[in-house]
Amino acid sequence: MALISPSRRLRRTPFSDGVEAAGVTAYTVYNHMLLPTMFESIEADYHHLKAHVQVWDVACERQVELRGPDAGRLAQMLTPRDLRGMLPGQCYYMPIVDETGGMLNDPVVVKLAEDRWWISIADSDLLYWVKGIANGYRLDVLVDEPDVSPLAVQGPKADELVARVFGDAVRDIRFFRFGWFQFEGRDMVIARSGYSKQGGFEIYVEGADIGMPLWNALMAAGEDLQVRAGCPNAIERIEGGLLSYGNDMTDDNTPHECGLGRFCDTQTAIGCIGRDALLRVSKEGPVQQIRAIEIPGARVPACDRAWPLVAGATRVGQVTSSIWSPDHETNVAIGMVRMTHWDAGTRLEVITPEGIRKAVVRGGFWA
Ligand code: THG
Repeated sequence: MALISPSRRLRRTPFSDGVEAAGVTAYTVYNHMLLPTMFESIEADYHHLKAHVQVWDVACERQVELRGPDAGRLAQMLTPRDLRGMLPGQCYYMPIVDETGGMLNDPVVVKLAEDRWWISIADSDLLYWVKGIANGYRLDVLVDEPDVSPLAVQGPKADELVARVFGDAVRDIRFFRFGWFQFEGRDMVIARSGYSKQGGFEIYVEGADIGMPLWNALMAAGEDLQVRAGCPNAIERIEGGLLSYGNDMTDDNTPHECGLGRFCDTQTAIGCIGRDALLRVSKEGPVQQIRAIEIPGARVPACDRAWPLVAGATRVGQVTSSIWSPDHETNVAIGMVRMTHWDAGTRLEVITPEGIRKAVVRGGFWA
């Protein structure tokens, strides 16, 4: 593919200088912002992530901040997940749906206080939907995008690295919980979360000016841990079944089709704008659902459009993400498959741009 031209619309991040100095070799665009996708090579980055520790510029996971007395009420209007039991200090993975029950985003939501929430969004312009609801319902809440940029530290040595910079107390942070920690006198939220199955943290960096000092401190503290600049890794995330909004699902899909039913409490999520629609469709259950797909044999190209899944002459779904896995020595993929063909072991064919290949529906992901 040709290069993408830089411009002001394609936003840099507080860590872009560090990413460039570290030798980034490919970017994608996410929330109108640069997101690194490769340093040495996808496969070298993958092996390193699974063995050591990486610092990821995920500033493109922008925050939609809700601030004010109606913040909690607004949050519940956005999602079929029941938020009544959520306490400050917790993070929730949370489907966001429109009035038809279609997915608008799949963020991590950070509850800072009863009247202050961060919605850490995937790649869609969620801010406009949230502002529209806040204003249309005349809610007493401010909605905006603050100067907050997540920096992820992922990999088996993440605890050691983050403890060296922020102190041993970070080791006590539980999965999808956060605490407040200081760096050079600045308060930062540190959560145990991140877009990999290798473990680690996300540091919510408030103020672009402190981005590079923190980046440099992590890199200096981790020299003997072989710390490197990294990024969400295509192989690792497909093996782990981490979904990518806009790739694996869109606003045409319900959370149940996305396999996110465990994050929905549609009966009790009173106030959710998509609740009635989801109650209607969930009576029958989804007629298609996301599945792990194996494409055995030679390496397939990266999936940059939906590849039809067929059984004979019948289209029964599509593959939306795929890549060669060095550890599993096969092509790992994510697809949306019709009910008639979604059982584990079902043999299908997938139409790739390089020809027709065998595909097998799996019972689960690889991680
Ligand atoms: N972290 C933060 N913001 C984000 C992402 C993130 N915004 C964009 C994108 N990633 C949103 N999508 C996801 C997808 C999966 C997960 C988090 C965000 C995730 N899933 C766990 C899993 O599937 O194993 C389940 C989490 C749970 O059990 O609650 O972590 O990564 N800040």
